[in-house]
Amino acid sequence: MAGIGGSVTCARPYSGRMSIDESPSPLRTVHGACHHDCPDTCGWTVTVDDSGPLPVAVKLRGDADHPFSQGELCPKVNRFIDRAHSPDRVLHPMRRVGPKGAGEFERISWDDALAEIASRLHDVIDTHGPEALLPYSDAGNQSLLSMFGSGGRFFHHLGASQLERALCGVTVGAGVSMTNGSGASLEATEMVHSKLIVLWGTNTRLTNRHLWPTIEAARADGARLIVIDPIRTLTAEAVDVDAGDRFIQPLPGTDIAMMLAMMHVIIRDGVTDHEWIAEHTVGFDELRVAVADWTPERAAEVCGVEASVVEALAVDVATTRPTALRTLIGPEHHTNGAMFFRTLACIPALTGAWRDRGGGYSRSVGHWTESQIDMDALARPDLMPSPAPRTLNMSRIGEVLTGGDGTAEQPVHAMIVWNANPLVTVPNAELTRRGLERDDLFTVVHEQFVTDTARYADIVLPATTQIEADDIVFPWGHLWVTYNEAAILPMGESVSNTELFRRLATAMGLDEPALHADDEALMRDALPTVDLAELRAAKWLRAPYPADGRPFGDPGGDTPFPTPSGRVELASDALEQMGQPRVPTFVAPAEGPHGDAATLAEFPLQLLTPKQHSRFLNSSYAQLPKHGPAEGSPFVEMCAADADSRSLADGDLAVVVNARSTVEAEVRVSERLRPGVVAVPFGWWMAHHRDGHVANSLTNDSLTDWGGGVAYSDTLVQVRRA
Ligand SMILES: Nc1nc2c(c(=O)[nH]1)N[C@H]1C(S)=C(S)[C@@H](COP(=O)(O)OP(=O)(O)OC[C@H]3O[C@@H](n4cnc5c(=O)[nH]c(N)nc54)[C@H](O)[C@@H]3O)O[C@H]1N2
Ligand SMILES: Nc1nc2c(c(=O)[nH]1)N[C@H]1C(S)=C(S)[C@@H](COP(=O)(O)OP(=O)(O)OC[C@H]3O[C@@H](n4cnc5c(=O)[nH]c(N)nc54)[C@H](O)[C@@H]3O)O[C@H]1N2
Ligand code: SF4
Ligand SMILES: [Mo]
Repeated sequence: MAGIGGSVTCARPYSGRMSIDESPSPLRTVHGACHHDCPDTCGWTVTVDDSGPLPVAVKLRGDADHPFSQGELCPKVNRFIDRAHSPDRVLHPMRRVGPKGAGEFERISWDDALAEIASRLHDVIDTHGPEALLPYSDAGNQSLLSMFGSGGRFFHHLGASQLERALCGVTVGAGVSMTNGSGASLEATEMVHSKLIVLWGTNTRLTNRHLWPTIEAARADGARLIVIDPIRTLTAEAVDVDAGDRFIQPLPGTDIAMMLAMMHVIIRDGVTDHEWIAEHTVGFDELRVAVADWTPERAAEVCGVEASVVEALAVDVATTRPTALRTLIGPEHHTNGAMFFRTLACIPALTGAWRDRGGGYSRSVGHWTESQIDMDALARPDLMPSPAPRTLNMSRIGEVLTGGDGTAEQPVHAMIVWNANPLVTVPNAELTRRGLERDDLFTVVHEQFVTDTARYADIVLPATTQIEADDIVFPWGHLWVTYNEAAILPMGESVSNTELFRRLATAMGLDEPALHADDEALMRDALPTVDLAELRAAKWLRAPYPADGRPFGDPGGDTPFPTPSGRVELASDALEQMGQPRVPTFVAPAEGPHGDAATLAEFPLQLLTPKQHSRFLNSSYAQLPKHGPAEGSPFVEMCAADADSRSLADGDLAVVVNARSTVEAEVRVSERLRPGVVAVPFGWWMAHHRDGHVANSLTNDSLTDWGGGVAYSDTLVQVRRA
């Protein structure tokens, strides 16, 4: 790739804050936190060598004092210094000189880059109106300023289209809220008190590894483990059948049927907590009627598991105290994704599990950690014109850029991308690619590397890494809000996400003061009740969470559930008003084994594209020499029966195909998958795939039932010899 690389130098004198030891040693330690979109938000320490003309980060290690991560990082971030110092870092602005996608760029100055961007954006706004401008960003860096504090003010002030960020987690929250009134849930380390832990569609040992010691501690204290996943994952491998643990392997997208049958059994057998139901729920009678037909046999048929397994699961969950049902994100990626979580959240209400410390339902703790953030003061939606500009869903960026989703009349003509790599991470990637190829689309990408998305940019701008800017990380996997101190100066000419938008505002001649607030002012606006100096000195603070460990305490009286009825809503008027079923209901995904018969006949296999590699974090590491090659190369995984029936053997070259695209990959025959389900790991880039198509070239961009998420995992394919 032309124009990438260059020497690692600092463009301007250091002006940030550092905690400097008084010792004469040229080495000092700086405290920080991992910025990745990962539940663990590990604390780290960076050793900085000040003996040269510029500070150099020489070591990055887990912070042994960090209450959650306790000194360990992970195979992704252990080599973070290599990532920051990679010769492939984008270190200065670049302008595209070849065709879109070719990755040919020339170096330009910041002044030239800003002048060109300002002029193109002014043109777009003058010719097509401000809604022709679309900001696109996700959680590449999920710190406060980098994710929530950058871009908002700038685009609101301009009146640009708004972006719905719903690829991850939003659907879970939307689902649970319809039952419990909010996304509040059991904090995961509270599971140390549990006697039954059900990991339902979450691959804890891979995706949430620092929670595993909690689970092991509970097991050492007698807890049993049940893992429910269509893939026999690393986490499923931890199941010890002799100790009473179980692994349940349903067909993807069918779990709601299993939950309905569980509730059927729980109600049939009278193992409900009558008192709790009477005091804290509404709609029990409606729910009872709704699950009356959902016998374990019927669910078994839908899910492809034994009826006795469903029956036993129901009994275990209802009769073990405390029981914790634990999820993260995986199951939201189906068209019935929100209903999955709405339904799951009903189960602890039937069994009275919320009574117990270590009982109930556990997910993201953003509800607790982010309660301290004043998002409006940070992003300033009040700067938007009235009526508010349209909102476009990031999950549908391919449609949005090619005239779908209401954009035919009013197309997007300019897009600024930061903190995201949509070409690799959004479903239906070939449609996204067609959008990015448009000649009449002006694209700016602010990045650390020339990602697949950046290859389609007109201008690429250099972004700092987490060791180059101060920020605060609000975790979603634990309660420790952790301060990240800059360890070194921004490398090359890179700038942080907030500095990017200050520069763009200046270049566009926007003098609204809010657009020029410095990072400290932004932090103060966002966190009116937090003493920033104290947080920086303490390194972390624990977000407020109920002292007795139970997320809802003793609901009723002073602390009703925050639903319209003040109770857990087993039946919901609000859902009915949204055009959704009032009570938990199984709706089979259209692209799935119980959906459209014609599609199924042509493409009979369900495709999952999970996070699979311990050295990858979404799309962020496949390109690095100590990461990608160590994970091998992309493959399509299938069971022996499905391979045999296609005359495929381990190592054969196959093509995975559906109406959206093809992906060529080597066959890996494995015992992790059941017949009818295949998997291609997510995270590899175009260049790693033989035909340049990524896993998401195949995936479904249909939206979830509600919540705005997307159904990656409702994807049918056929696999053939290539
Ligand atoms: N098929 C399939 N697709 C999926 C998923 C799946 O399981 N299967 N998972 C989905 C999920 S859960 C998620 S969260 C999304 C993630 O989707 P993304 O957020 O788009 O992916 P990431 O690789 O986490 O980060 C994107 C980019 O952010 C850049 N970046 C990091 N820090 C900074 C910074 O400070 N500034 C700037 N400007 N850039 C920075 C990185 O270099 C990286 O290229 O992917 C989704 N896509
Ligand atoms: N190593 C590594 N760690 C990561 C990431 C990474 O890329 N690599 N990404 C981070 C991010 S952004 C996130 S959001 C978290 C996500 O953390 P998790 O939610 O734990 O991970 P996922 O792989 O998205 O999904 C978990 C499981 O859901 C299963 N699943 C899919 N469909 C269904 C279904 O219908 N029913 C059931 N029961 N299970 C289903 C998949 O097979 C998968 O094993 O992980 C984070 N941690
Ligand atoms: S990616 Fe996750 S596990 Fe790895 S260091 Fe960052 S927060 Fe910790
Ligand atoms: Mo995610």
